[in-house]
Amino acid sequence: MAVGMDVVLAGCTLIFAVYSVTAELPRKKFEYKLSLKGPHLIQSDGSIPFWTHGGNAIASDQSIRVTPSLRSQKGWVWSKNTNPHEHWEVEATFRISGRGRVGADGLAIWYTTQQGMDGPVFGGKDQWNGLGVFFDSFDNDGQHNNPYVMVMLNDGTKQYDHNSDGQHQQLGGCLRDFRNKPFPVKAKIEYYKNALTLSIHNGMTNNKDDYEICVRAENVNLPRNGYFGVSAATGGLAGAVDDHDLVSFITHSMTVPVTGAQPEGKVSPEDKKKFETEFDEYWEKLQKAQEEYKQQHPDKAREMEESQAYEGAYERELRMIFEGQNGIHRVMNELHRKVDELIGRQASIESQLSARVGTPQYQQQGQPAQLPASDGMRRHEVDSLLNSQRDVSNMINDVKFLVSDIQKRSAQAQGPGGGDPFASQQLLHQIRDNMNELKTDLLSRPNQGCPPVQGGSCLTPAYFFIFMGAQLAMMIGYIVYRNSKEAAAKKFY
Ligand code: MAN
Ligand code: CA
Ligand code: CA
Repeated sequence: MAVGMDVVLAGCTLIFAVYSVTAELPRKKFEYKLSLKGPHLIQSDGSIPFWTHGGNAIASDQSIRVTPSLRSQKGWVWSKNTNPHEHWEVEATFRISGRGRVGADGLAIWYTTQQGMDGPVFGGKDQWNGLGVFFDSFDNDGQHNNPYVMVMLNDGTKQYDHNSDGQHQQLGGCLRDFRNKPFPVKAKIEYYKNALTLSIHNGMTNNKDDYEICVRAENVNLPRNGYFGVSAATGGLAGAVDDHDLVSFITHSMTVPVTGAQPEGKVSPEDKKKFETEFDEYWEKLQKAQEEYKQQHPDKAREMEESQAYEGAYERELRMIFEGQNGIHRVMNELHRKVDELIGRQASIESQLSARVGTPQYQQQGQPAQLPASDGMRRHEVDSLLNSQRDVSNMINDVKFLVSDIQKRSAQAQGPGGGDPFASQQLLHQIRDNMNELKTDLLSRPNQGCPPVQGGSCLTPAYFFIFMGAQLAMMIGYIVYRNSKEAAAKKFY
């Protein structure tokens, strides 16, 4: 429950934060019926969904060649639907390219009450009602001020002055070179709260945000329910013809945020209070709904509570297996340590004996080493003792090997797919048999006895068998322990 609360609070904080940042920004919605974009720009019959194109325009899967680079071409593409939105933004992406030092004539983006197909204004109709944005490549008035981008508004009465490049008819414009650019050129037109903003991406980079404002005008009144369109034209000059390719036309509608703008993106105290109250109300409702649900579904509620209070069968099973295996691991380590200790002691006894045999007091120069008769121990007896100790040492090593084997197999059984209880059981029986064999072998050995040695430091077989007995007891203890653990774990497989 506490986690749920945290999540809700974090969510609300995030909503507050996002809200405070976006308080001033309009909300944008993509309008697919007023947009076009490749790939698959056209359908199998060559038409563009939601758009109509004509004149010399050629539509392909990736783009629309509004005019090819030939003389006196005109082409256009118009939205079939009108735009019902009061606030909107369009982004047209295009390439204007040609082999001439200058190109002609240019491309227009339209937002008008009629689809202005086939006309003298960059392929569009004159005396339009609405907005025209012109990318005028050719300097018809010889003012050395082209290529030029301009905005011209029309209420259906004005005629575009082609010969003067509409110089005195423009709402605003900017000198920009938009021909033969490494990347497509983009024009963004935003119409929001009667402010018109034209921004241009000059196609010199591939960064989508590299826009520069070209025109901004307030108090612009555009008609509602206009069509969007793009047209282009070439002129009579053979050496100044361009391909005009439209790559995409993306429309977003915009919605004015509900609350008024706040300075520096802060939430006003009134709004804060309002949101807090809303949150409290929501929280109360949530609690109430939870209570109601619990009352209506007592079984589910109990289940929920139980699942929170107790560990589930699966968790319990996992925990038990984990604990059991940890226990086995500890016992194995202890066994290993004890065997090592035994081997160590054995080695030390061996070395003590060897040292005693090789002591100068028992050896005369140039003669084979001989023990004095008074020691009561002959050379062959010492050799036999050493051999017997070596046997013991070998046996201890065998035991050690066995323990390692058990450990290895135990680890295998812990691994993925190694949990076959029947196989484990068999393995344990096998190990037990091996141990028994070893035990019998040890016990059946003739008691060689220890020749009486002065100082009494000899490891007698009795001593050794006590060690081995202890060792075996530990092993058997372990196997019994392991069996019982296996039996317990078996329940869960
Ligand atoms: C000719 C005419 C003009 C056109 C230029 C450039 O001069 O067709 O209308 O602008 O060529 O194409
Ligand atoms: Ca011109
Ligand atoms: Ca000009």
